Amino acid sequence: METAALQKARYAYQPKLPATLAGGIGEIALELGTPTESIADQKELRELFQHSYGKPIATFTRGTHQTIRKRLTVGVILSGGQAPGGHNVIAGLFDGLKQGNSESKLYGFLGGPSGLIENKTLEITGEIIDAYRNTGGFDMIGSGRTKIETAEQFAASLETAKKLGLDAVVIIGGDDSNTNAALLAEYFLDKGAATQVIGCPKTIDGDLKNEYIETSFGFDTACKTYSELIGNIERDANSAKKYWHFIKLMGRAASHIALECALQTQPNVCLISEEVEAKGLSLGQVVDSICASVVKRSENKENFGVALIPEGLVEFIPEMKRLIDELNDIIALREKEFGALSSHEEQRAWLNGKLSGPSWELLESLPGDIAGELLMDRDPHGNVQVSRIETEKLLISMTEKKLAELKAQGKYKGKFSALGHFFGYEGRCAFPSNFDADYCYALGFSAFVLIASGLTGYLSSVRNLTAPADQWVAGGVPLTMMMNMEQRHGSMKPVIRKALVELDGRPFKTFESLRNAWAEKTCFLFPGAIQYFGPPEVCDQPTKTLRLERQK
Ligand code: FBP
Repeated sequence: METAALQKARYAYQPKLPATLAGGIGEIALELGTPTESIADQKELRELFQHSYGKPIATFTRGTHQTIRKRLTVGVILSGGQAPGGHNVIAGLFDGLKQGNSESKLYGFLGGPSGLIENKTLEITGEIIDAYRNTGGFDMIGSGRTKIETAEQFAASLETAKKLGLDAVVIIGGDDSNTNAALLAEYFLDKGAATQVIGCPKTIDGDLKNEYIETSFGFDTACKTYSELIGNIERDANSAKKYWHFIKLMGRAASHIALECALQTQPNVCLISEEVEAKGLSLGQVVDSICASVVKRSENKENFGVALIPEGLVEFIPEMKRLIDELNDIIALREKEFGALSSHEEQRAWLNGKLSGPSWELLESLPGDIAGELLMDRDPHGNVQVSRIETEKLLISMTEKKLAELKAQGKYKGKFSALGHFFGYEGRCAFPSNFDADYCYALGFSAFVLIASGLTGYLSSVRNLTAPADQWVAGGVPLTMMMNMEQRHGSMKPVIRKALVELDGRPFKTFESLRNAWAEKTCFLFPGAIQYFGPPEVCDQPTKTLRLERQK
């Protein structure tokens, strides 16, 4: 297969490791803290995780490690959506294993967690690793969204672990996958199996973070990729001066990506779902806030602009959330009846009288194609698939309508021509930035040291990320420490708490203090493409979110 020049050059990049891990395998020591507690619901979690609850935080320091040279057999899983740097986690794990003992083995489970259940593997060799170092994507072994949840799936996973003689399984995933890692670790301990389970924090969404996990990998590269594209669009908008661009950004529920991209590009509008929910804004009020910027800018003869929209917005608008919840319930209860209706018109007519008054009015007020998207096929859990709702188009059409009203009232004299975009998949498999390449390699290497230390039920952690990589602090955080109980599909379940945008946090406060100026004036920032070679201030800077959050 032909290889691009950048890919060849990136093969040669040697990711930076924290000094504690870079000094050679014989010079790593392990420090264990005191027992920990979960963030909430301690009693319930202690009962559910009888073997793995409350382990101490692990930190690697310089010293001598007794057991690190053991011969190990490890399996690795890529779980969920792609995120730049996944291959480097595997490379860091592989290199650690081989430095520890050249006879150690690494299996990749194919296609995500189902690979563990079905024992579908690829033995990862040096040749394979070298073909994927510092590259984006998850194509080395593939990924999947299967959740290990039934008794049969747990038993099948144990069976595979026994057949392969696994000392450990490393699960590279987001909050749900790492919740699964915690359950699997507990299950293996309960069955007396020797297989350890270690997680690694992955997701472009940036919502797996807390005091000990400063960021998930992939967020850095994805945001920088989207910001490059947004900056290019801003420059086009400022050159042509004729379009408003409405850009929806991935991120599922949390608005971290939209917020980081706003800090990097200074658009005219950026909606933050968490703020919309906290203020209880209606769809109309959200549209009013966009129109305020359009009208103000038109008074300066600037009939163009850029608006960023987080993917999960509709579920954070209380009235929309109510409508979606009612639809989910009605459709689930009368699935057959609903399924027999052949057109959206029939479906809407059928819903008349079944939805509450306000929800019915809201559905009727929505453009036909958007209402249709709300009635589309449900996911396996019976929920509407929000990422398929074209929120950018909904907001364009409602803004057009509102501006026409304002024009009729003599309150707006400008021109409004808008284009919609959706950036998501464009950023999930980019070549990892130097930050993600280094961070991921360190996470993988730390996962190896956690395994060699005999630990299980831990998330590999690398901290102090705003300092140069040699000063990063590597170790592991017990998974139960990040958990609480939450309502899921009708019953209380142990889960790792998702981190949404904090409205009193520095990233949001900074944005809030600047956004009024951006809404009126053209303050665009053009960050350009990710740079892999050059001065550290251009190539090695972490995200603004991370820098603001960690600012002392
Ligand atoms: P993860 O949480 O698994 O990392 O996935 C993130 C994400 O990219 C979301 O931003 C997006 O909503 C979703 O995956 C899209 O899922 P799919 O890849 O199944 O289309």
